[in-house]
Amino acid sequence: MAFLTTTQYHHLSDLTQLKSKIFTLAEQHGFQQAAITDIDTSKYFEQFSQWVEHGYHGNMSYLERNQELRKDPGKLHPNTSRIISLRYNYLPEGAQFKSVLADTSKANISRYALGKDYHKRIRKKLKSLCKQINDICEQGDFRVFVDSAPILETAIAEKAGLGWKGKHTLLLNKEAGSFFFLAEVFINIPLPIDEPVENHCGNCNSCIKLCPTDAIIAPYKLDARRCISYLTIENNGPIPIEFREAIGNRIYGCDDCQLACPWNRFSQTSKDLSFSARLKLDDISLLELFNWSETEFLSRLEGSPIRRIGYQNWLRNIAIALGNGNSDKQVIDALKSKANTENSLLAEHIKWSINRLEQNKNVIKSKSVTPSKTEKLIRTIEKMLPRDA
Ligand code: B12
Ligand code: SF4
Ligand code: SF4
Repeated sequence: MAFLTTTQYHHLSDLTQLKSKIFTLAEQHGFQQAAITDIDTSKYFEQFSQWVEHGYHGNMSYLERNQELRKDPGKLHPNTSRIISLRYNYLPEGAQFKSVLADTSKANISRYALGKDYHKRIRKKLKSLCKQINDICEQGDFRVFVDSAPILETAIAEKAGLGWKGKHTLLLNKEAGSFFFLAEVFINIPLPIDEPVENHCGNCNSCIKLCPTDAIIAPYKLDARRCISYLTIENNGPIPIEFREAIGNRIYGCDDCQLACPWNRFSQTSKDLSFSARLKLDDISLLELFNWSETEFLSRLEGSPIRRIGYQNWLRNIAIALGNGNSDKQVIDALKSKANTENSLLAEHIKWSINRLEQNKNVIKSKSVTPSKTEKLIRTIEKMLPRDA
């Protein structure tokens, strides 16, 4: 393709050709799909601001800030006229969803977080992509984002046509399910825009029914304060008692609404090995993780997204999960060994778990007991995702 300057984009055919070249470059950088939209997200903003006004965002105060940028993303970078919305698959091969859901002694870590932190990994790819776009069009002006700015990423992707917003609020794609990250390139070139796709949720309510904490309070509406992803990752305070049992063995994030979704039958595994499980985090016992020292936590999880919750919240989450498991002596001893921690928040969670296990001693013998929603989810996975079971 000839070298183009922005002032030369008189013909739609030039822009169409450039768009197609950009998509090819995106694919070469490991993105599975790209689509273009304009910078008007005002239609979605109203719902977003009402959501925040209701307080559904809990203590994620960053969602209260920079509202004018969410409404008008063009303000984030001058001269932006288009957004390239991109999809990047993260599901590792052999995700073993079933075994971690069924075995209460194992740690259930959200599958996006088993390997390297996606922010850095994808940002690097976006930067390199922009450099190559710049090589074919002079005066290109770019800014890249991946879960890093006050923008409505799912709304942008939906508008661009990368998929539709499912009732669980994530973006869904007919050919690829939902196990992917979203990223954006803001660009000053008026590339031809793509059209949104139809919503294919239909009468299905599977994600709403199988969410362990009833966090999807209505179709397309999530109360983050009830969501296990929020409770285990974003929340720095105590985990409310009412959700502790339902959390089960989920110690970092939650994949259940996605696992319940029939469209994830078509989910694609990632070819990017940086998202493969390190340290056997896809098949590791809660007890082993609980016994890590702070130094081990920090060094072993270097470069992992998990590290950012900090050691105390890591132990808080595992303590709850241990309390939901079997009353093994080893487990109770491990909990007791950390019960005198100076961190009163952690101490309270450990105490909750010890009390629960002591009370259950005579009730639960050796069998793993999983809550009924999880059992239903396991049956759904066996039917729908045998490949990843
Ligand atoms: C805050 C946040 C969270 C919060 C709140 C989640 C939420 N659903 O709002 C918590 C911590 C709970 C969370 C959890 C997860 N997150 Co998160 N999260 C974000 C973040 C930073 C902002 C989302 C936001 O603004 N939420 C507020 C809601 C109100 O806004 P909204 O979802 O965009 O939708 C509003 C409008 O767009 C509009 N709308 C748009 N389309 C439609 C269609 C209809 C029909 C209707 C009625 C309305 C509507 O209405 C909505 C208001 O109700 C984004 C990144 C970003 N900057 O966008 C990632 C992001 C949404 N998260 C992501 C992921 C992967 C997750 C988890 C799967 C991680 C995990 N495994 O634990 C879970 C999934 C939980 C779930 N069911 O949503 C990915 C989703 C990728 C995808 N396929 O869609 C994102 C896009 C990050 C990324 N760059 O990849 N997350
Ligand atoms: S991530 Fe888990 S807790 Fe949150 S909405 Fe989905 S199923 Fe519910
Ligand atoms: S589980 Fe059903 S309702 Fe929920 S997002 Fe998937 S298709 Fe839509």
